[in-house]
Amino acid sequence: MAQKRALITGITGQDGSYLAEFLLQQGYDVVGMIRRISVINLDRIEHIQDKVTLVQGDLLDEASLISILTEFRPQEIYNLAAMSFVPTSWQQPVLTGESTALGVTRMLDAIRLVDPTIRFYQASSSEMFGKVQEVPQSERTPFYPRSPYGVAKVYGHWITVNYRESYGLHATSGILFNHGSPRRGLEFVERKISLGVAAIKLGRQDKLYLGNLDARRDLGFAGDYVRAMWCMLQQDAPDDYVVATGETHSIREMCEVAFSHAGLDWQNHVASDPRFYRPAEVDLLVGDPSKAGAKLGWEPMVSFKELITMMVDSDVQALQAGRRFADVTEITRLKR
Ligand code: NDP
Ligand code: GDR
Repeated sequence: MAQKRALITGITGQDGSYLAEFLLQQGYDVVGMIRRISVINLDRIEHIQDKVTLVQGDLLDEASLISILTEFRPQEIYNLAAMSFVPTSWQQPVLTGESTALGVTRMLDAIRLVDPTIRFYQASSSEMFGKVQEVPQSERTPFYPRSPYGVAKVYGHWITVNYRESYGLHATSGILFNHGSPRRGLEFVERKISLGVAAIKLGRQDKLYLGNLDARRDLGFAGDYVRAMWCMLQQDAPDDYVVATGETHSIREMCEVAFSHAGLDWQNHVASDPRFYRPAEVDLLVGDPSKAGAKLGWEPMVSFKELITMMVDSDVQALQAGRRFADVTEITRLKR
């Protein structure tokens, strides 16, 4: 059988790096779209850079998408690129809409124009459920987004459904709940905690400033979740799938697990900073992944505790090895 080619947008991100590894293992020819920035950051894909083809493009620029599709002719596209940090979406709501919402339309339109047989995966999000209308959340749960990011993802989701229904595209939306890994961006809460714990353990800092500890999330391992993305595009028909663990844990529990793994008491080190509270919060997320289980045969392999301890161990090792990380505390606070 001829080698399949996949295009990944957002290949430099957490999920993009795991998905690229996974697709290479499946024998794919992997093309990754990266945007032009002043210092190209390939940290997460350095180890596979010689095995993938990187091409410059931007979800804000439809012509760049059309030329990439025309030149590379992928059979599958995984649209992972987005402005993905929820607090920034209040500070940059228009940019968030441009990439996270309209970027999806630009890619779908490029597919329609260049090759409507391309299979398309859209990275939808549990943030679409926001102020949840039922517990647990499934593919049938109505959306009620609580941030400009969530609103943009709802648009991205429905335009995917709309292009599927209007033009018969094989366009699928994966509604993924939170997933982290040792490659998670430094500003997301589980990484902020794991890196904070590592720094405290090694005596480099004493306090970790967080926001709402009562929020609850359904958190899995990114390496498990990219498998689900691929399974979705191997189905005969496009559809929507919730991908989650079915468990929910508070941020306080994340702290307890992470600090106790390092032999520390979280209550001695975690301090509250109101500037990490959001103008509108998503209090509780817990997904019902039974459709993904039944139709895709997907289930998560890494538990909540395994994920958190894996992240703490990785950050302790990285700091001990002399790796330096940017301090993102100030720039991720919401100004009031
Ligand atoms: P990351 O923030 O780690 O990665 C985002 C990627 O998008 C980066 O490669 C970034 O490039 C790229 N990007 C941003 N804007 C543009 C643009 N205008 N044009 C081209 N590329 C762009 O996110 P994750 O890997 O965690 O998430 C992947 C996707 O899944 C995102 O769409 C996210 O919203 C969604 N999602 C994530 C979940 C999670 O828990 N991780 C859960 C549900 C959905 P650069 O390196 O240049 O910044
Ligand atoms: P989220 O992830 O908004 O769910 O979006 P994040 O880790 O930013 O927040 C999770 C919860 O933790 C609470 N919290 C804090 N969050 C951050 N970032 N920093 C803190 O100091 C802090 N203290 C408490 C938040 O209030 C929130 O309730 C992630 C992203 O990956 C999205 O792209 C993705 O779509 C969703 O997950 C599913």
